[in-house]
Amino acid sequence: MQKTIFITGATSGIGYACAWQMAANEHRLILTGRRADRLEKLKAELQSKFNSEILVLPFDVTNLKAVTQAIESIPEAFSDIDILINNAGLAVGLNKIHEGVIDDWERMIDTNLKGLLYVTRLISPKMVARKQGHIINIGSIAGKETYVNGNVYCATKFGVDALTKSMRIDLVEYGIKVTQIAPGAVETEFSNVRFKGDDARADKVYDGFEPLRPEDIADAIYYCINLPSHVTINDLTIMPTAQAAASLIYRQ
Ligand code: NDP
Ligand code: 8X3
Repeated sequence: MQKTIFITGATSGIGYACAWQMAANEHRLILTGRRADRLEKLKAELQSKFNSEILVLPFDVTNLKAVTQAIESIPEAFSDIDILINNAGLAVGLNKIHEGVIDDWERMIDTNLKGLLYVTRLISPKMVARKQGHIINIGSIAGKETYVNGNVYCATKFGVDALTKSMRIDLVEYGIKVTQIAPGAVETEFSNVRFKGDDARADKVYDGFEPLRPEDIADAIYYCINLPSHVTINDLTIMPTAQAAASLIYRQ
C-alpha cells in the first residue's frame, strides 16, 4: 500500500538512501534538508526512474519559523503523513569537554534534539487525529554508549533514545508506532561534517574495515515500516560486523 513518508535530511547519507529505497517502492515522499539544489536534483532523478510523487521542502530544522512555514505549506495530497523519519542530524567537533567549542555544542543540540522535536511537534498531531502513524528516530550507538570526546554528540543521541521511549509511551493510545534505529559507523558525509571539511581526517574513520552503507540502514527502516500493524520494532542497533562497541573497531 502506498504511504506518505516525510524524511528529514534527505540530501545526503542515510536520508538520501531512504529516499531512493522508498521511491523505488512507489511511496509518496516529502524530502527535506537545507540544500535546496540537492533536493531538486534528487526529485528529478527519482521521478525519472520511479512512479513516486515527490514534494521537496528546503528548510533548516533548527529554525522553528522555517519548520512551521514548511510544514504548513504541505498541499492536501501530501498532508496525511503515515511515516516520519527523523534523520537530520550531525556531530560537530571531537573535543574533550574542557576544550569544547560552544558553537559546536549549540549546533548539535539545536539540530539533533530541538530540530527533531520541532518537526515531531508539528507532524504528530495529525497522526494522533488519524489514529495512525509511525515515527522513526535515527539515534546512534553514541546514544547507547559514550566514547572519548563524544560528550555532547553522545548526550544528544542519549536524548534521542529517551525521547523515542517517551514518544512511544505518549502515543501508544493512538496506535502510533515509534521506532529508534541506532547505527554504528555508516560511511556518509557524517565525518566530513564532524571534522569541518577535513576530508582526509574523515576518510581515516573508515580505514581498515567495512563500514555500514547508508543503504543498509534504509533496508532496515524499510523492514520496520512494512511489518503488520500489530508489530513494532522499538529499537534496532545496527553495527558493522567489525565494530563491537562505540569505540572498538577491528581494523586490518
Ligand atoms: P550526512 O551528513 O550524510 O547527512 C546528514 C543530513 O542531515 C543531511 O541531509 C543534512 O542536510 C541534514 N541536516 C543536517 N543539519 C540540518 C539542519 N540544520 N536542517 C536540516 N537538515 C539538516 O550524515 P548521516 O546520513 O550519517 O546522518 C544522518 C543521521 O544518522 C544523523 O542523525 C546522524 O547523527 C545519524 N547517525 C549517523 C551515523 C554515521 O556513522 N554516519 C551513525 C549513527 C547515527 P543539509 O546539509 O542539506 O541540511
Ligand atoms: C555516529 C557514530 O560512533 O561516530 O553516530 O558516534 S559515532
